[in-house]
Amino acid sequence: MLSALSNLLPNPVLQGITAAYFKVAALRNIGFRGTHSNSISVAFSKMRVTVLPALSDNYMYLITDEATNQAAIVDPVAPDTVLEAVQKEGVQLTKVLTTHHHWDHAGGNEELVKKAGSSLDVYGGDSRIGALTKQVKDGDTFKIGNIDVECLFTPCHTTGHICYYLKDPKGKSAVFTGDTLFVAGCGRFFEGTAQQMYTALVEKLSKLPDDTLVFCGHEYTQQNLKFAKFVEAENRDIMKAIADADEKRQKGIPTVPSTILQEKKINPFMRVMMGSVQRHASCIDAVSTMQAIRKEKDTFKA
Ligand code: GBP
Ligand code: ZN
Repeated sequence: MLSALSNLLPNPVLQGITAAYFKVAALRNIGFRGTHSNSISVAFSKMRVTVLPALSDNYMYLITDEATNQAAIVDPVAPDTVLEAVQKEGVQLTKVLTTHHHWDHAGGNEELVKKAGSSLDVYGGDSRIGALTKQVKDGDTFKIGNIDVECLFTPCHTTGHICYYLKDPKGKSAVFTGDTLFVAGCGRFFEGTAQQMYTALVEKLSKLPDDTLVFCGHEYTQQNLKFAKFVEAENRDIMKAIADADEKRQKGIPTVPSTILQEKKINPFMRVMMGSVQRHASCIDAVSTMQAIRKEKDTFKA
């Protein structure tokens, strides 16, 4: 069963680390009534992440510390789906982690707080987030049971965007990147600059451990990879990632999680310091390259 399921992992990097600590615990059907993907549950070390599809291409994530059964939900835009998963898993939901104020991420906070039945701490980095009780800034920390959470301030897509970096007691890590880092792409620069996205992607997220699992806010992988291939036609990791993503999406399987190492290999926005990406953009520095390829992707037809 496990070896069959490990074939569903998004890429060879993840398949490679399967033996070490990572296993797909179960395929579940939460929220799978006309939504874009199946729900999958990823258990690694002491942390379990259930991927909950919402709207047309958003993801919510139910994170559980398996030692204490304490749980948190990332971007609960569809509260009923969240509560169904909480009940099915029998976990104690105490925290909401909001990546940014856009309605397709934060728009369910108020309803979830009303319906939850117990009190919830609502974290976020922007006063425009509904039901916010804990406004956080860069470097702030808190816990989900025994899991350590660090807030990484990554303004650009919005001025108050936060990524959440989690580490369990065994040192295994995951990062929830909202609309800053996508698999093979990044968010539009609605409220920020290329310099800010460079800081977020290259100076902050790229410095996390290579095996950190990446859980992003939308299923945009296939369209992002088409752009990645257009930027770097010679990049074999991108070709392999396209084949892997196509196979998964055909089966309705999410392309998350990725890893930081995989993103450094395939994501053009993480690779703006590379000669190949700079040549494509006709630029000679990383920040101008970031600016140029984001502008190009804004109107790219996949
Ligand atoms: C597609 O589906 O084709 N590429 C997408 C286009 C995040 S959602 C949709 C799109 O623009 N998505 C946004 C994005 O950053 N995409 C990255 C990319 O295109 O490379 N959103 O819902 C978006 O943030 C939103 C909500 C935006 C409220 C503004 C407000 Br106000
Ligand atoms: Zn957004």
